[in-house]
Amino acid sequence: MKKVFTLMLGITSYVGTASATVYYVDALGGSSTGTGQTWATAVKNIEQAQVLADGNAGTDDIYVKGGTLSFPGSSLVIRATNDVNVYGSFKGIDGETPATRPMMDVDGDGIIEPWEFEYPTIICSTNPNNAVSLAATIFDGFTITHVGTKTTGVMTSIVGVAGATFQNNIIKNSLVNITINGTSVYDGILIKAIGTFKNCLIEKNTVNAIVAFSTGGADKYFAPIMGITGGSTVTGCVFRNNKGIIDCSGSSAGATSSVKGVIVNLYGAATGSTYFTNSLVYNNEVVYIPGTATGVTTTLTSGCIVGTSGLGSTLSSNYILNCTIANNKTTNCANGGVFLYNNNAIVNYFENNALWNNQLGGVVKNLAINSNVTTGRVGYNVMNKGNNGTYTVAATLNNIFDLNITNVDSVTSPRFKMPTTLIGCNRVTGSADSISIAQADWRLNSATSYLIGKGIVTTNLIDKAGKTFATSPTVGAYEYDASISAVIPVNQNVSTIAYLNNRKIISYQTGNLQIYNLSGLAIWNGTVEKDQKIAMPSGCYILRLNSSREICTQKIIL
Ligand SMILES: [Ca+2]
Ligand SMILES: [Ca+2]
Repeated sequence: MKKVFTLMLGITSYVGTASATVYYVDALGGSSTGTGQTWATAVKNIEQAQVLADGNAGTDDIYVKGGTLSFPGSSLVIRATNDVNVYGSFKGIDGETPATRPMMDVDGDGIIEPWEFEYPTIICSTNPNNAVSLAATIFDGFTITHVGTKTTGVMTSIVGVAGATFQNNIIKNSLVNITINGTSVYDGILIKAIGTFKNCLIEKNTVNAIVAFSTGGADKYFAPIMGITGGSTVTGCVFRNNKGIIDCSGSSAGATSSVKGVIVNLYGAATGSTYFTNSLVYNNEVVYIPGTATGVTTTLTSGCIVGTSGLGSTLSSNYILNCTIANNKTTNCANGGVFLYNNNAIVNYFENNALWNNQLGGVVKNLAINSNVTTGRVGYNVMNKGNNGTYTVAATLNNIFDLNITNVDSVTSPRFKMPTTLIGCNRVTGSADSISIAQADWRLNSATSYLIGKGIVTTNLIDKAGKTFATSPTVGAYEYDASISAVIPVNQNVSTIAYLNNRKIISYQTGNLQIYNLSGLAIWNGTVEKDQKIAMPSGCYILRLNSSREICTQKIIL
């Protein structure tokens, strides 16, 4: 049994104002006429609680018990008419506070992440428009799924608000279809990150953007999964197993060259600097489907997983700091992992990031920098080969390109604790890859990780786990922490590597396998997937498997 650690994820204040009244919501047991001031007198929905809070001067809190709140053909709107903080995922016991909501390791990765509540409050919307519109000061502890289709106009599933914090939430299993027409401009279809988005999980969402320009020349900005607007911050978030599809097969004309980061894009603007920090982006996928009409490109010319661009004409900065971006995949795009761009006076700072095995059409492409990026700094990033683009940034320095693509047995190995092997998405529930994505652990497993100490001091001083970065910071989302690396010890001679079936060796685990004969001579060496069959002559062999979890050996007679 793995030992479970709770991470300190930043400092979160749960202290309300002195005059705050708490209003309680219980979707199952609440009443439509309750006063809402205890669990016993709870109201049924958040809208009722807002009406009550509106009648009470000052900021109030709304606590919502675990359960499902359905919005068939409608959306949850937190209004700005009176200030409220809205917290979900309570067990519903007297005296419970946001800080004492029960937590558990839902995905079994050995970490209790700040969105892993034992009694989740689930919001399901099938609105053909927004699912959640926020004007709350704090919106915390919800699991949101949006299934919606819109054929004209702008749609964003989740819209933040300046000055507010959206934290400890999960956005998953959404399926959003939207038709992009020549008059629509978008900067975030699933999520428009305005304000602060902190410690959230965004997984298994699909956005299908159907480009249907009726006139030529339309060239629209949109980020299918998340657009981060100027002056906003996204930190401590995990993006995994999301899929962004841009379908130009039915487009009569037009291009999509303004589309940059399909999973995450930073749109700087006059409202201040934009930050994307301490986040994990892995096993996401971008698919561009080209069309045959005039002006429709055969590739998404700026398409990538994470990108930058600008919507404002005033000088501002985009910061991407200490992110781990790994095993993502693009198809029919010009780029793979990250593409940096500068339009409308954007200054790009791309520092201390670990880029690992991001692929375009099966070829590693981690980073591309457009030639118009001449200011800021692109430096102190570590990646395996696959960089492309023109390096004209004035302060491009100290990037390292020889990070090993395997995770073990190399000086230049990242030594991630439990990385995935799949590139791109896997949506088959219960499949080995799907479980692997959910349980991946991108912390560092060893003091010899090649990522340690390769960074530069930036404004980002705390890692995703709440640990202070070292004087020479580790690259990626996590500073190295010796106490955490010992959670899963190297396991010698315990686990079963393989079993026999029909005179073949069947691998039981995924990892790097070496097969030796009894003379100690290595006669087979390679990466194996679970259930892979290996045919060998009859004999006696020693198997040695090196996986992300352990190193183990096994004797086998065939
Ligand atoms: Ca109030
Ligand atoms: Ca977990």
